[in-house]
Amino acid sequence: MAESDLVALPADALDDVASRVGASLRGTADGTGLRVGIACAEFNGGITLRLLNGALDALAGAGTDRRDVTVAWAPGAFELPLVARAFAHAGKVEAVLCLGAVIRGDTGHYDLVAGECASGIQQVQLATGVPVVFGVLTTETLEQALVRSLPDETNKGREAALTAIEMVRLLRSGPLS
Ligand code: INI
Repeated sequence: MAESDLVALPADALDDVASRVGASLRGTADGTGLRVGIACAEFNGGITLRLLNGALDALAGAGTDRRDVTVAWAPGAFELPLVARAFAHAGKVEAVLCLGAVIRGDTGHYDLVAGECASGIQQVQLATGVPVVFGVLTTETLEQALVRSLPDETNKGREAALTAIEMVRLLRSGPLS
């Protein structure tokens, strides 16, 4: 058995759990009617654009209207939490995606930029209740960043978009809303 099979949630697990509890909640992949803000870093823009394209394709595929998607460009990953906070406070979106790329080879302050970005994003979503998704690559090398932003199912921008939709739907379901 492959290692990935060992750590992945088995296909039948959700039904099994649901049959043994009063409620088992999971967000659907339905992006229709959702308004989404995307904070995208210009730093390492060749990579973040690939993430953005993955996110936009995923949103379109999930039924989100392109007119309900707003992109705001931030200088770098360090600024993403503040842009996300502005989106969340303005109250015009149901979810925010933060897209960035912090590459260790580029900087002596990799840990600061990546760490502050991650904790800032978490603070915003906990303080506002608006899902803010961490679509920020933190890699050792440019090559790793390129692999994680390929135009396929593994694109991390795509994953961020799908996570945003799932979180909005989850938080709106039954006992959580
Ligand atoms: N910003 C990034 O998004 N990625 C990086 O890899 C990076 N590096 O290498 O330094 C980076 N720095 C800029 C930072 O995000 C801020 O924009 C800057 O420090 C001004 O606040």
